[in-house]
Amino acid sequence: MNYSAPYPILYSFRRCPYAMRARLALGYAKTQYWHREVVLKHKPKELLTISAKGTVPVLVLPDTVIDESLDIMHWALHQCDPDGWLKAPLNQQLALIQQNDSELKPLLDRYKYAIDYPEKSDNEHQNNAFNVMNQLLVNLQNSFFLFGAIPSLADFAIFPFVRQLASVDKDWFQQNASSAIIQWMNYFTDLDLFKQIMIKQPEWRIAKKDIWV
Ligand SMILES: N[C@@H](CCC(=O)N[C@@H](CS)C(=O)NCC(=O)O)C(=O)O
Repeated sequence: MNYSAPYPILYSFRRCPYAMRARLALGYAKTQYWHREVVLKHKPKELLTISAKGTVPVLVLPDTVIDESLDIMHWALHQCDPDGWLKAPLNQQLALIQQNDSELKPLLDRYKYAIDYPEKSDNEHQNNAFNVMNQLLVNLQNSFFLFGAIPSLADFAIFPFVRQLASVDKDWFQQNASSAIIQWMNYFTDLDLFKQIMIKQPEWRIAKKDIWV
């Protein structure tokens, strides 16, 4: 699909798991865009003007603005889905993603920033997040990916959050996570696609130089 410059534009933050899932889908669909790297503490006014809620990722198209990561993934996959991320039953995939976003993500924040949640011990935060992650990924006991032998939208949407959980205490995670989960995570971190979307970009607000990726 061809767009005349300057669209599409993606406001993104490298380490944000929501932004990662959006960049993964765009990269997979070979949809190029102008990248604008945001620092959350200093959001550019251009971002807040087009999406007042002030979260990333935000994809700006000639006729619309998409400011939910999952919607950006859907948009990308409707351009192009060569390996069939949408093949597995979509309602089941979306239910799992919803569980990730509503249940795992808040526990992950508590685990990552345990100092801000002193009502529970560090170990409790760790166990709470870990237990929900294990429930979420229970399908990996039966297949390499969440919905069978090929990766799906759900795998790519959830993996950035599991990676974040794993990186809070890498040694502990390696010792405690199942080998199926570790292999699953390694599959994604080893992908060229993932390496590509994790390339560091300069903060856009400073020079306002768009980067075509
Ligand atoms: N539901 C949104 C959530 C996006 C989100 O919360 N992103 C975080 C960064 S990981 C954010 O922008 N937070 C705003 C802030 O920290 O000011 C989506 O899926 O796109």
